Amino acid sequence: MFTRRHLLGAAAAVAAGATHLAGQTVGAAKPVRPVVLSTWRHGLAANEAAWKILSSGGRALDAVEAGARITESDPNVLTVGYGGLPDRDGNVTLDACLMDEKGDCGSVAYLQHIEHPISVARRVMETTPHVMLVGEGALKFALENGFKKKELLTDRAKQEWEKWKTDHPDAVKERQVNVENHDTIGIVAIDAQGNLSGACTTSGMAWKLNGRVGDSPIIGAGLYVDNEVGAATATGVGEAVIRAVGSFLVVEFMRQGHSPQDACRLATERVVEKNPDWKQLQVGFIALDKRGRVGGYCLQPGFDYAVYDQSGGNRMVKSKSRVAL
Ligand code: SD4
Repeated sequence: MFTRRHLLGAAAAVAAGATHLAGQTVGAAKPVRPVVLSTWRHGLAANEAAWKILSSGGRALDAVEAGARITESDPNVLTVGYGGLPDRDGNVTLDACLMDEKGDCGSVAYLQHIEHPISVARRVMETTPHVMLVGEGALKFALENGFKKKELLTDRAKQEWEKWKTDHPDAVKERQVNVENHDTIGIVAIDAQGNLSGACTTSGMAWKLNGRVGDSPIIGAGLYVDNEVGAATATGVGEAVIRAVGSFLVVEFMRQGHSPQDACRLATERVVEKNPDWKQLQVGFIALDKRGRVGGYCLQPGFDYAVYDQSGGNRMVKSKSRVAL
């Protein structure tokens, strides 16, 4: 028989922190910190940079920015920053945002010619009364703040674009938002002081319409941090994430008492509800709560994320998916 005592026992277990840590059941009540986690395999290198800061007592905000900058500079990552695939007209346009433990946030969208949009977003946050700057205004702001112009379209990305144009003569009619052509970096961390921050940066969907902006620079969609609760970030088809206000939703589910893992799963269910074509799309979420517990979940198999903490080191975790393999 299920008694009131059982119920209290279960509540006490939850309060004590008995739950999932990256898919493993653990009973430890002690908070884990610092911790950093990032989307996709390029998250390993981003985590390394972030960990240097976190392990020496640094601030989570500095850690996530440093991590995001690594991916932005890597020409072999075709989905973020320098080397990112262009829109269908050949323009590399970048979106990024970050959010700190005070709930402050900064964002840029449709920013061209600047290698580190995440740092421009931070400058917006720290030196202006605004949250978001876009396009020409964002570029002007970046240049006025000492950022240098750079050609972001690499030879490799240009070749891919030319091949895509040849293979898709009727491109204008195509939506081109499938499972494959995206891999944003979203990175969330908790520092030794127990403060949370997050960052998200992308070149967006390859071959998008000129002017298109996805979820990644939208606070609440691509990223959300609430220092009382946790942090979450998204990857995948931005339109689908925006419709569900995905990252905010993950944090709200954690606020209701769900583990990061369950919160990501429940938000993915909402993405399914809001997107009738969800079977053609990929969306993935990762999350971290105030106690340093982590989780991830996605629509289609194939999404993984990198987690770095003291006990486990830097490793890849395969995300559970709504659609089974
Ligand atoms: C976007 N969410 O622009 C980004 C793309 C992405 O993993 O996540 N890629 O829609």
